[in-house]
Amino acid sequence: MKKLVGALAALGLMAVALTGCSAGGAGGGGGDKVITVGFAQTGSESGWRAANTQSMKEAFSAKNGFKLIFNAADNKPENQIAAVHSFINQGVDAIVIAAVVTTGWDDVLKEAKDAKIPVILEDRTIDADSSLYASWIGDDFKKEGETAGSWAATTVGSTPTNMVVLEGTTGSAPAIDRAKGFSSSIGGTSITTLDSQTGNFTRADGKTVMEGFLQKYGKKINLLFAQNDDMGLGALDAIKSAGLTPGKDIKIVSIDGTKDGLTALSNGEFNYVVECNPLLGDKVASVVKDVIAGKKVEKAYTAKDLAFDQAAAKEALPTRKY
Ligand code: GZL
Repeated sequence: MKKLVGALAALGLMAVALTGCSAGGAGGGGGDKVITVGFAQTGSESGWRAANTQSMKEAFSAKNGFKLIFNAADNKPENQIAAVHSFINQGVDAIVIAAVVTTGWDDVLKEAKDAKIPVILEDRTIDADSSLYASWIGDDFKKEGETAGSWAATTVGSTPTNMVVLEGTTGSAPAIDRAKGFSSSIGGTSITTLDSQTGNFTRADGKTVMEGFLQKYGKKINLLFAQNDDMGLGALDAIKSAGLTPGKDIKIVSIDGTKDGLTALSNGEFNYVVECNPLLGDKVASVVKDVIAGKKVEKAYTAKDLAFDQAAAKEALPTRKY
């Protein structure tokens, strides 16, 4: 907001500055000034996303020195671009983006740069000139795919195995990179991909697409690679409705490591889960403060991810934060 700041100093009265933001957004954030941050979140498509949003809102709180302007784009790239335009027009001090898709960012990020508003990426990466953003904080999606694929190769790769894949949001960095990682790990094994379709990272679409796979391939399916827990959890309903036993008739490997995903793993409905840590808020907030203060920051900060079999899931669940 471009409210003119007024400072009232009178007898015994404190100088009161109603902090707004300078037109360029460059003025905020020094010392104890409130830092106004526009956060363009993807939407609310999954349990992972809910945990990520909560982590970001807790980190970008007033007590931590922030004013957060939050926008959830309902997973529509055009909504996200519009939100970033709005943040620029409001003259925020910094913009944080969890990009729905990797493409289409150059123009609006050039506008932010011209307005001297720093951009920090959290969670998903984008295909844009790296000079257009100060830093990225997130998880290594390709490595997550490689870890999931290595489990599949080790567990079922030596016998003929028919696999179906529930892909994440088309054009999103996790969908692209998890697929790359997974396929690099199963090369040379007896795993054949029967079909691969997007379930948009949601339970509902994961169920619908799995129903289609089961109608088409039925008992031929031996393995499901779900690119996130929520799609895998949706697929469970479809598998059971088809009279099959998930975790046995169809083995399931998934990525995220949410409580619900680890619960499915602990009760044998999933077989392996690779973590993708959503609790990024504190690191993102710290990087934003450093950028605003003119400190040097790294171009990338990668969160540590674990992987779980059934025993590890049972051990982790009682204290699982998300
Ligand atoms: C991964 C994140 C993905 C999760 C999904 O970092 O972008 O989006 O895997 C979420 O659950 O919807």
